[in-house]
This record gives sequence, structure tokens and C-alpha cells, in this order.
Amino acid sequence: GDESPYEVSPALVDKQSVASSSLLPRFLNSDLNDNFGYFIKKKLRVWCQLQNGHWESGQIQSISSDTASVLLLNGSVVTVSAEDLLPANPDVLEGVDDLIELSYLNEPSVLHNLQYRYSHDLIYSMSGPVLIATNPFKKVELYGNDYVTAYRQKLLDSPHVYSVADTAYNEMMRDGVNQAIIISGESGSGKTETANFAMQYLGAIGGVNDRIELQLIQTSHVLEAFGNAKTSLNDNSSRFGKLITIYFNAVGNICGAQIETFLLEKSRVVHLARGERSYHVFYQLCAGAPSALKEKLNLKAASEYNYLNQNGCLGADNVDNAQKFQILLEALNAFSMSKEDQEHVFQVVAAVLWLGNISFQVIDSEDHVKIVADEALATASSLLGCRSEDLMLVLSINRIQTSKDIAAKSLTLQQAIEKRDALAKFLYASLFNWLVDKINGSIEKGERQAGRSISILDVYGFESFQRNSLEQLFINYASERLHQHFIRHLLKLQQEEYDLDGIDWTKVEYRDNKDCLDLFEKRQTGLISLLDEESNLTKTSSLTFAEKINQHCKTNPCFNREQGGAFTICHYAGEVQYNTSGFLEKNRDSLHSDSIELLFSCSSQLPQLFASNNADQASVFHQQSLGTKLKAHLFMLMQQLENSTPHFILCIKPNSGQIPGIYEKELVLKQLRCCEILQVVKISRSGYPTRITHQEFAERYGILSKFGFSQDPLSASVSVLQQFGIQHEMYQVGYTKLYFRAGQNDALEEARKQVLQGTLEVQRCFRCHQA
Ligand code: AD9
Ligand code: MG
Repeated sequence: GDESPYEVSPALVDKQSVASSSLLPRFLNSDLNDNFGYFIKKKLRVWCQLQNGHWESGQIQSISSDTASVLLLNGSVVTVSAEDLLPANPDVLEGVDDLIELSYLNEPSVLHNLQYRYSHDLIYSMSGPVLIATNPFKKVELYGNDYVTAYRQKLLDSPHVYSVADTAYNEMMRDGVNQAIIISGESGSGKTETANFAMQYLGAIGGVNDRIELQLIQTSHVLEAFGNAKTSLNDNSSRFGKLITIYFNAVGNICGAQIETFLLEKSRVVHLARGERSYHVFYQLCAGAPSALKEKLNLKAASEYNYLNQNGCLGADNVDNAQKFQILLEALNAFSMSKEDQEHVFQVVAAVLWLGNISFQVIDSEDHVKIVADEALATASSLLGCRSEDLMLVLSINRIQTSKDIAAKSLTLQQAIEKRDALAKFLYASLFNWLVDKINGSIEKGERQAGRSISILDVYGFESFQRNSLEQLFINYASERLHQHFIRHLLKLQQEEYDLDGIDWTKVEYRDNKDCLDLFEKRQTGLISLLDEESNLTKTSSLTFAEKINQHCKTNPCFNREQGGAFTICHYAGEVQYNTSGFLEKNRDSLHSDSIELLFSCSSQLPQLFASNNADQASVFHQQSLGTKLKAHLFMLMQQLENSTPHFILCIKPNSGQIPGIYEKELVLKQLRCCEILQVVKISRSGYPTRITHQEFAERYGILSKFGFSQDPLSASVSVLQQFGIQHEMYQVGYTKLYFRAGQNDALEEARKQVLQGTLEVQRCFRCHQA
């Protein structure tokens, strides 16, 4: 009895003839080698791609030579070509924890599984070795002390950022090797939140007192107030990258921590794109400063400041700036920052705002300017601790050292504005770095031990706006660097090792981003080098730069020239068009010597602030370009990561509106594809996670061999495997190592333990006796 209600051609139910049907290539290529006939007979579900590109689930009713008619869930029947069918997983696999468990590994199945979990508030899933965290855009009940305890005591084992942190901690304790939790994902996908949860967990399990645990949590309040801002992609977007390293002692207690930051986006201090805000702290200070402080800093409402009101975007939804200011103060207190220091911090913040209100009056036909002596000039100078005449002079003329003496050159309106803005940006960035140093100085420090640290990396996510400038180029460059690390560890190294060791292996193809990295990093002809070269020459412009990169980069497959000084880069996460205007000035990142002198002459605490980062005046002056700094910094970071055991977390943004409950399949799929998630799962599913050299294996398990230690390591290994009935598909013998599928050496470990305890006796030379 064929129980199928559908009309099925008997010939097709037969496996043999189905295998020869032209319908099959896609099904046969899928991992389980199943076929249509079987699906029809058992009424199994399939995925069927409709004309709009969406995959819907249904049941095949009948098939003809190269089309199939499929009954969809909504009752309609569609005819699709065989190319558009994929096997779906049985119901028992609905919403599995780890994508590895899926019988059929294909895009619609993976997507469905993640969406199913998401709709049940299961925002975490494993895809092999990678934790996938889908942003819920709402509070989910998955965090806090009870959850920490449950994961620590292994009462819970569902995927979670806590369990990643727990694994990192355990491996550090077991192996004595530094660990790194590497969080990636697009802007707004939840990296910073995830990093905070990881830190919370480590603080809770490794903290010996509440103080360090509290400090770890408070670091993010300070860093986010000064380094995060509302962008069109994320209301709390990190505008800097950070690596937080937590140090542990021999018994696993935290003994200190260190924050390292990468390239803060300075331009935001003076210029805002439509719908975006400057750094949170500006609005928080204006709204929340107590009246005494307000008076001291001559603070007005945020709407009174040019740097904040230029685009009319002053508020952020659901954010109480005044309340956030209180949280910031508490955080500063947690680092034992003195009241005076706190006041200096806000003094600089206010000085930046007032600088932006300084205005200029054009005095001649050549556009030269003089400064308007108003409240802005007076307040800015007094906050900086300099005479208003001095600030006036610096902002209206450039002093230039000639061969004989010093000449003064009047500034045009444009030049004066740029000089003022450069000063504001420098002040703010120095303040940010000073704060990071202060925090580092105050987090408890015991003696550091080699191999006892866990780092958490949270850098800015890939960005693509309507208009993209040097900031996006740098942010996306950093993303490419990290992506390379991800690819290398999850896809490349594994397969290379199998190849080298002669393991029988079906190669998994993936896209490498080497070309794109080359485009940035190539010596002399990479974007970073060319940018520096052009920044160092005089008489160059964004157009000469565009011309130059076109000359050198046009053969790179990731590069395309566009009109009017623009160019496109094909990044791993999508194409981005960059506009070169302003590239050179931004990259030079220079401050005129007049401005530096002025700052060092200030009577306020400012010089102290700069001294912490830049040993002396001269070093401030001879700054490296931003591009070169970033590149060097990223290389150092990569070195550190290469020396750590990596734990990858991929954050996924389910919709672009930052709304709870909305799951845009195409958007998610794009992110999964960019990170080659399907390939990662394939490799780890068919892979051999446990590896051990023949020598090590023989030494460890030789005692289990019937033949004792008499054999060479390879023969000893093989005989032990046979003796314990480890099945052939469960391991492979390489030239140098044995490769096991997950969990296969558990039985051997158990037996070894028993032998060592004397509860199991190995019957040596069993065969000899018999003979
Ligand atoms: V960017 O590259 O810095 O622009 P992130 O860091 O990837 O970006 P972020 O962590 O800031 O994104 O998350 C964006 C917003 O999503 C947060 O402000 C939260 O409102 C929301 N979010 C993210 N993760 C969670 C979560 N686990 N629970 C609740 C979350 N809300
Ligand atoms: Mg962030």
C-alpha cells in the first residue's frame, strides 16, 4: 500500500529510475542523497522557491521531466522547476540548537531554523563552532545572576553568550592559553550588547569582590557615553573599536583588566550627517548637569550649540539624557575619579561645544576673517584657560616659520573654520584617550600571568550609508581584517591541515577576501599607502588622489572607479561607494603648530590631558596619518588574536528598522552568506574536531593495546582503535595525526581511566593465548 494521496508515477518512486531523472541534480548534491520519490511517498516537506525569490515549504505532488507541482502550506499548488526545490527537514528537527544537527543543510532550512528559534525568543543558536546571536531589539529574559549560575553549573546548555564565555574560561584554566571572544556583525546587529553580556559573565564568575565586577560593567557606561552616537543604522552605534582584556590569576580570579581602543571617529564632533547625533555625552551634559556645574561651564541647552543643532537632530527615541548623565557620573565614581578630574572632563566637553559657536566675520574681498568677540569666544577661552586674544589670533592667522623669521598669514573663512574644527576634534579625541587611560589605571591590577587572559573584541561593524567617506573606508577595512581572521580559522586552516596530512576530504568552497585586503594593504600601491603618499604631497586634492588610486588599483577585482572622484569597493559584506572629498585632510589629521602651542600654554588641566598620550609637544606635531596608525594597530591586534584560542560570535540584524519581532529573511540571508555560515557548518559537520599525533596517541592509549608497547606508534594506534570497535567513518588516519569525529575518544578516555584505577584489565596477547 502506497499511502501517498498524490498521484505519483510509480517509475519515479523507484529509487533507481529517480536517480536518472533530470530533476535530481540539486537533491543529489544535497548532503543526504535523498530523492524526490522518497519525498513524495513519505509526504515529506520540501522547500520551493517562488518567483519572488522566497522559499516556501510544501509537499511535492507530482513531477514531470523537469518541473514539479508542489502543494504549499496555504493550500495553493505551484509548478516550479527542479532547480527551485530543496529538501526540508523533518518536524523533529524544528528549531534545533545547532545547525549541525540538521539533516539537510541548505539556505532555506538554516534560515527557517533560525527564524523559528527567534520567534520563540531563542535568540542564540550554534552553527558548528560559531555562536549566532540574533538581535531581539527588546528585553529578553535570558540574563542575570540566575542564568550565570545555571550556565556555570551546566544546568543549562542551550546556546548563549554565557556559555561561550564559560567555555573560554574553562579552556583558559585547562590549557593555560589566552582566549579571545571575537564578536562580528553589521552595524546595529548587537556586538556591543553581546560584549557587555560576556563581560558581565566573566565578571561574575571570576570576580573576587563586587568592586571589579562593577568596574567592568561601568567601563561600558563611560566608553559608550563618550564613544557612541546615534547613526542612521543604530541609535547607540560604537564609533570606536575596543578590545577589553581581562586578566586572571592561577586560581581563576580576575586580577585586572585593560581596555584598548581603535580610532575614534573624530569628524562627528564637528559635522553631523542627516538624522545622526554627535556623541551622547554632549546631550547628557547639557540635560543633566547640576546647576552649579551648569553655571561654571556656562552651559546652555543642546539646541544652542552649532555642533549639535546643525541638522536639527537633537533627540534619540526613548532616551532620557539627564538620567543617563547620572549613570555616567556613577560610572566615573566607580573608577574613583576625583570630583576635580570629573569637572575637568566636563570642562573640555563644554569647551568643544563653545568652540563650535565661535563665529567669523569676513573683512575683505579675499575672504579673510576676524573673530567675533562674543560670549562663545569668551567662554571657550575661559574654559580652556587661555586669553581670548590668544585664541582669537590662532583662529584668524597662521604663523609660518620662514628662513629668516616668523610670518603671519591671514586665514580665509574656510581655513579659519577648518582650524577651529581641527582644534575641537583634537580636544575631544585627546579627552577620550585620557579617559581610557584613567580607567585602565584604576582597574585592579594583580600580577599578570602568561596564558591567563580572556579578550573580548568589539569593533565597529560594516557600514554602508548613502554617502560614505574616509571614516567608512577605515571602519570597513577593519571589518575586512577581522573577516580574514574568521575565514582563516573556520574555513582555511582546517582544510589545509586535512590536505597536508593526506586526509580523504571533500573540499568546501568559500570566498576568500584576500583581494580586498590586498587592495588596502599592498605595499606602495595599496589604498593606505597611496593615501599617505598623496596626503604628504602638496598641491594634491581628492581628485588627484582618485586619479592615482585608479591608476594603481584598477586591476584589482574589488575596485571600481566611479564618476567625480568616487570609487566603489566590493567588500565581503557588499559593495560600497566612497566619495573621496575630504579624504586627504582627514587622513593627515594634523593640528597646526599654533594650535598646539596654544593648548600647551593653557592654564587649565589640559596640557596634562595631552601629555598622557603624547609624551611631548614635538610628538603631537609629528603625528602619523590615521590610515597608517589604523593599519599598524590592526596588525598588532591580529598578532594578539593569533596567539589566542578564538571563540567566534556572529551577531545578526533581523531587520533594518531596529524593531522587535520583525524578521526580514533576505536581510538575514545576506548576512549569513557574507560570513559563509553554511560552509562553516559543513566543514565542522564533516570535520574531525579531535586531533592527536600518532606518538601522543600511543603514549596516552598504548596501555589499552593488547600488544602492549611493542609496536610502532601508528600500528599501536590502529590496533587500539580496532580493539575498541571505533567505527571506520568515525576517524581518519593521517600521515602525522589521527583525526576523530566529535566525542569519539570519550570511550578511550573512560577505558584509560579504568585501567589506571585498576578496574579494567586489558587482555594482552589474547590471540597468542588462543594460539
Ligand atoms: V555598531 O557596529 O557599534 O553600530 P552593534 O554594536 O553591533 O552596532 P549594538 O550592540 O549597539 O549593535 O546593538 C544595537 C541595539 O540593539 C542595542 O542598543 C539594543 O537596543 C539592541 N540589542 C542588541 N542586542 C540585544 C540583546 N541581547 N537584548 C536586547 C539588544 N537588546
Ligand atoms: Mg557597537
